[in-house]
Amino acid sequence: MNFMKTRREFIKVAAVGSVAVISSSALAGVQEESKKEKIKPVHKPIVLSTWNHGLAANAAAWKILNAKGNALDAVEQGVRVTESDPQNLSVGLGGFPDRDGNTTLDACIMNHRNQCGAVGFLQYIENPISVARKVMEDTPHVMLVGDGALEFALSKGFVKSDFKSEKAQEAWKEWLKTSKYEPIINRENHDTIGMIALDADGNLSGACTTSGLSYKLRGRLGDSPIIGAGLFVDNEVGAACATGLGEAVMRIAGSAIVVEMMRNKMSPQEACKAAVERLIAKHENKVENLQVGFIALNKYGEWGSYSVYSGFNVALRDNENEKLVDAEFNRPW
Ligand code: SD4
Repeated sequence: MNFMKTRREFIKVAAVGSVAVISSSALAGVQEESKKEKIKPVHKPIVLSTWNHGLAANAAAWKILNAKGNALDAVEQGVRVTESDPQNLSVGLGGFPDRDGNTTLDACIMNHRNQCGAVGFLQYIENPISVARKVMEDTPHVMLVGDGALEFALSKGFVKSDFKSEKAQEAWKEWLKTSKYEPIINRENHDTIGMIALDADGNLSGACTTSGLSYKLRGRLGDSPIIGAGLFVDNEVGAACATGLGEAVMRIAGSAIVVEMMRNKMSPQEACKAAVERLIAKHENKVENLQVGFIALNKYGEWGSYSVYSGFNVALRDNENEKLVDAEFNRPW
């Protein structure tokens, strides 16, 4: 019925002149364009993640993707590897603490149906990403923080852990001697894991988890648990995540704009580059020591990565590759 009405209206407009002639040829163009898009081959499954710890995380994700499992399970299981690594100084309970000596964790997860969950300022829990997933699946909310997030985790059966990394605590004690807060993200090896994946069914999901900036003010949240900043997924378009100085990423809604740029037909590589360029411009080109990197994956399994400074790398796993790739960058360190 609707179609009939629309068509009749279209014919009526067509009778009144040249505007309609343009409309009909424009319509044909759009149809042609969308036909072309539909036949584009899809490269799947594929998983991408940030930094070299991404290789081990990808291996866990790949087991699921390769067995035709879903992208949500893959990204959750993938980043849990990094969270549970006691040697990792930037993700999970082994991470560098805040300026008071407490390690506080941020994480978020998002699936192909725009469902998402996040936790921030969470202490004592080994796998914040799984708590974030529970927030998504078992509550009407998107984000829980602090003691509330901890109470929720314990109510869901997560176990309280008092693990502290000796290395991180020693580094903090050393830092206390001067208490100088100078975040130089790449150099202090403070690296979030963000992971995005496209599964055999062609669905996208993403996860992001971190202990945040070392020696941060108590209560500080970065971009990593913020949907649209540290991570964003739109199954019609693609997925993106960020690493680096979270304040800068939040100021431009980083991952969301990478996805929007892909919606506007940029490739993942072009979108990551454009987001970094916007970030630099919005900081009036004052980006000394401000490292940020983005990774992105579109619906076709095409991917890209780009950072402000050199030194960022991305771990890739698909049917042909298992490797670490240096991201393109705006400037050398
Ligand atoms: C944050 N974006 O808390 C995180 C830190 C990070 O590489 O990604 N480091 O701001």
